[in-house]
Amino acid sequence: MTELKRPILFYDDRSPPVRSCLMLIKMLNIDVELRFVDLFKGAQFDKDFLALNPQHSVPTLVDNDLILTDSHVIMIHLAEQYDKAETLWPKAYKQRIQVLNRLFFECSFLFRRDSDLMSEIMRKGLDQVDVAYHERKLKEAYQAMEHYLEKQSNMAGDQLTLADISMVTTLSTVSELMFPVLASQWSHLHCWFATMQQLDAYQVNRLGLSKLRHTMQQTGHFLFPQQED
Ligand SMILES: N[C@@H](CCC(=O)N[C@@H](CS)C(=O)NCC(=O)O)C(=O)O
Repeated sequence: MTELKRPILFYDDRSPPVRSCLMLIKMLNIDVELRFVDLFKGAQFDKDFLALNPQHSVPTLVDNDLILTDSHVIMIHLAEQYDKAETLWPKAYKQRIQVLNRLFFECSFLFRRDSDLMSEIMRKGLDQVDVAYHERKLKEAYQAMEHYLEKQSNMAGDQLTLADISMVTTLSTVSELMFPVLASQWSHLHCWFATMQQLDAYQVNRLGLSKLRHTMQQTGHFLFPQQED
């Protein structure tokens, strides 16, 4: 019988989806080997990495013969094996499909809009970006999240799930760098965000986000409107 190796996560913690995986790994105390892929030096285009993931993106997880190339799928895979309490990725169908619905929202709506803004800033420089356009798009995403939280304390119900861990890294990126989640406008979202920041694992997100801020500001020679305390 071949011995199973521990999973390898290719990462750059300046990336929000990577930070979600790292938060989950910390919360479930999973033994994972971490291999850094420096996105700002183009390491994702190295031949060996492209052979693993032709989408040239992180996070990428190699778990023995499995290669997974999307944070949402990686989180589901890890939770399937290590979420013994079965709360983060609930077994009950209705709860599980709600979590999946929110993971798709994160992937196709929230992260897409965050990524459109950040890539444009990197490409053109902040002063050349139509900030009002992106603000409208991202605040629409805040509004959707506010709506989800009107009748429940977390994104996919009352308990904390993968949906919350997935969304908080992207939301924090937008909120801490560009458009703060104001209590006066999005009271439920503001409250949920504050609660998420109390998690021990949130420290992982704080660290990666701070690195992103510094790298982008240094590379692009600008300052984000929102600065760290
Ligand atoms: N849907 C993917 C998005 C992954 C993604 O776009 N990662 C970015 C960093 S935030 C990346 O690796 N970009 C490098 C590139 O596309 O070359 C996920 O959730 O994992």
